[in-house]
Amino acid sequence: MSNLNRFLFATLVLVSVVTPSVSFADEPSGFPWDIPQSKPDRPLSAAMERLYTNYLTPRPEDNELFSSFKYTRLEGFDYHDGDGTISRRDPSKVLRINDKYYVWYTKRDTDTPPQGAAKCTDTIPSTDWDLCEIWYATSNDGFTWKEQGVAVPRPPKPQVGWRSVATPDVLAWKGKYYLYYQGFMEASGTKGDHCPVAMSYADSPDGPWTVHGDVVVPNGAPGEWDQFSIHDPYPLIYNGKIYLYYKAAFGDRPEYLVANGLAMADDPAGPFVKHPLNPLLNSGHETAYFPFKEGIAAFATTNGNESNTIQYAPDGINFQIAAVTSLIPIASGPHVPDAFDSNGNGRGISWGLSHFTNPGTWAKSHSILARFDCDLSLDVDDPAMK
Ligand code: AAL
Repeated sequence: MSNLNRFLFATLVLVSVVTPSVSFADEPSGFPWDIPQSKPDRPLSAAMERLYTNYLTPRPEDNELFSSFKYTRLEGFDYHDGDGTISRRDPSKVLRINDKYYVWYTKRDTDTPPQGAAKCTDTIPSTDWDLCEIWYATSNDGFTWKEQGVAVPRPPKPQVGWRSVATPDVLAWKGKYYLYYQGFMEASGTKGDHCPVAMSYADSPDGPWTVHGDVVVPNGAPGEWDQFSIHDPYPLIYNGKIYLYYKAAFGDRPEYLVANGLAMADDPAGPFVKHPLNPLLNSGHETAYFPFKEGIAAFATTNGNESNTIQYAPDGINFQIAAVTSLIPIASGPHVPDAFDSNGNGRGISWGLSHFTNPGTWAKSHSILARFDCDLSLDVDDPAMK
């Protein structure tokens, strides 16, 4: 071999080591280098078939409902060095009101961390969301928050929520604000997490909040899928009606298959009529929803076969998997600019708050709020999305 040939041979070996093994010459017949946008006219494997039938687009990069997620620690919240006595979790949607962002969330501030159902007392919490109140915070930029105080305290026994009020979400409707939340009548864990949904209302996002008093979304009748609990209420306005999505479990423990349903009303105090096709999502815990084009998109996280998917229902009812992803924000409360006025033209989301929790041990068990950013906005230049 001449010196020149040795050089060319060595270069060839190097190039073949550092370049991917697929080359144009290796393309399987019927598939050009890039995945075609429409289904190729040839027999396909089951996996390739569903690439065209199960998702919005075959490539996630082209899929408007595909995103990965970036997380940022928030400034402004004290957690007692993570000793488990302070917890903030289950943030509501983030609303922008008079140039300020608002969020409501479950806050626990107890002398001890949670001790489990067997050891809980009037002052010792059973779980992270036992003996809680609903607090709120505001921010100018979505990163640094100022805790403003309690929005809904625990009412006296035996009113709805006397043991704990938790997991709020917010509705703005005809100039008033409504907080929907879980009202615990006994410590979480003693009977699973049985509880109904209660509501408080105010003329201003800063309160004062008036307790409506009654259960607003009642549990299902014995034998129905949502007979034990109604969790994670999440109101939107859709088709001119209040659409309140919620979570329940088939059975009296969350591990008995968590699903999500819908109750609809013309008035924030109800009556809420449950959709006859409930449940509408077969997976998902603390599910977040947002208007997207003419329909509703949802994050299915944590529970079920379809966990870690972003789903879409063009009618708000019949959800399909639109994208599979990972690290979806847990218990997220997105900033949804058109949550209450999408008019069939939902613009998606670009950020929100979610929570992180350390469930491994009771010893220091607590949750913290965090910010997530994502790529699910249909108009990134729209200042309302920021
Ligand atoms: C959360 C939510 C509900 C449950 C508990 C607090 O993940 O699903 O709110 O009751 O856990």
